[in-house]
Amino acid sequence: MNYEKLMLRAISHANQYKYTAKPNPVVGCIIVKGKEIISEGAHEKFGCNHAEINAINSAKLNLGKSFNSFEELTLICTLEPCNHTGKTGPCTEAIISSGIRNVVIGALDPNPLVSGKGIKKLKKNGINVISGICAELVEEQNKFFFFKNTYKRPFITAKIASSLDGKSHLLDDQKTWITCKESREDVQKLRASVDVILTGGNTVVNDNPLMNARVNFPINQPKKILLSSKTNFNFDAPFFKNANYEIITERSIKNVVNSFGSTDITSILVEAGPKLINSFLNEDYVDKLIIYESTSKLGPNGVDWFKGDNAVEKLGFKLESSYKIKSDTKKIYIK
Ligand code: AOF
Ligand code: ZN
Repeated sequence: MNYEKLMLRAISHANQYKYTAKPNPVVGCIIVKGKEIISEGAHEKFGCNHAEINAINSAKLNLGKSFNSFEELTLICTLEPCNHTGKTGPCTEAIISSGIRNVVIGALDPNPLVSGKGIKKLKKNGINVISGICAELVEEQNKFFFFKNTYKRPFITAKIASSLDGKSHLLDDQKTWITCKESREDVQKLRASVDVILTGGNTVVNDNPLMNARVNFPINQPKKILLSSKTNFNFDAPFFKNANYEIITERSIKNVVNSFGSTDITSILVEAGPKLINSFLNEDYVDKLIIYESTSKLGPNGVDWFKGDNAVEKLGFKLESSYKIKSDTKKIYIK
């Protein structure tokens, strides 16, 4: 049996939940009897049922109608079933007790709590397991999750808004709008896609931002992290309006970044002023740099984002893509 088509279907189904499942991976599951699809499930929301559980529960509703025993069925899932108790119980146990005899897996789960152990448990219980079907696609759709488990730190994106002459804001420190409304809306989606938005004290004081993701679809809101050695902020400011923030006073960026290794955070968006952005860049903790560039200049009263010409290229970044958002240009650099 060729399972690729079904795996692709499970991958697409899983992808619908990329804003609500995070920081967990998106996972899809399909249960079939021969070529007939009996049920489908996905990991829809962080902290809620895993994909396999949803698919098994919905197959149970068809028991005695479209099939008579789970032994007749094959379970196809995009990620190796978990074998641990996290916020939910082990999927392996649910598969084993359902009576399913055949399991087809996309990618191995890189989470050290799971990796390989899920498959081992299934096999030990006499279940036939095939794995590695469309594995690269599963890894690609869960890029942050795989990155985090490989490098033991979150994937870090830095985002800046720049004038055509490479400036961040005007010297007098007032909030300066550089990019157009459409670019700022694009940033909201970028925020929605990450687990953490990290900023600095100057940005919170000068720009007075909310720093949440304002989008018109359901998401698991990113956590806000304020990196600042000072702690006496005006706590009536919008940034502090909900409890979803943390102030970190640690000065070493390396220590801050590595401290996420033991959390479930897989991605960080750094939105800050030139000082903090350059610290992250110079310490080599930026994996992707996004520049929203406007067509207007700020002139000699503007503060430069970077020192010298071709600073971004000199740091080893390559332009991955560049396209217009109304009057602005969005440039994406990767290493
Ligand atoms: C699966 N099926 O649908 C997903 C899995 O805290 P928990 O209980 O939600 O467990 C989260 C971990 O489980 C996550 O880090 C990843 O290793 C795995 N995700 N596993 O069998 C699923 N979403
Ligand atoms: Zn699971």
